[in-house]
Amino acid sequence: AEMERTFIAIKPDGVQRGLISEILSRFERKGFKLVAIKIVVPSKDFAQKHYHDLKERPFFNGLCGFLSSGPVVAMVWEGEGVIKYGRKLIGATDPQKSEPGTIRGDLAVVVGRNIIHGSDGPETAKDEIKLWFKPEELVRYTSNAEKWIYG
Ligand code: YYY
Ligand code: MG
Repeated sequence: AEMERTFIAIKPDGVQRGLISEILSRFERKGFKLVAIKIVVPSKDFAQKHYHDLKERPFFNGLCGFLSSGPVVAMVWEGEGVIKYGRKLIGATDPQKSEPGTIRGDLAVVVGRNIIHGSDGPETAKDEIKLWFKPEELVRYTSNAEKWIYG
């Protein structure tokens, strides 16, 4: 069976603040496997596609403007329970409500600059991976650590 996958993105604030390696290392050290990564400046139209579920919200325009304001590191991570646990590593949407130890809890202060995105469920993970990556950009490989992570 194919391992679960999620879409994770470091937003322009995380990139500009030099937090790429910090964020990568939290997923990597946990034992999740990186299967796709690229740095891109999304267009506003693309940002609107990514956040289409939120188009009725008052912050939608500002949010899409922000996401398209600079480079974003787009990634796909793979592992058992990675969608739900990825959200746990990220923390609550509002960093003021994120626990210490989470990415947003440790590294962000306000909701509009919460540095990272993660898919919120299996359907959105599938859709977001498809939106951001071509199938051939997802790399299949055996990680040497897998037998030590999963037993
Ligand atoms: O999935 P997550 O990023 O935790 O939150 P969403 O409810 O999907 O909102 C997406 C994005 O929108 C959030 O990361 C920050 C921004 N946002 C905001 O600026 N103000 C809000 N009240 C709620 C969300
Ligand atoms: Mg969301």
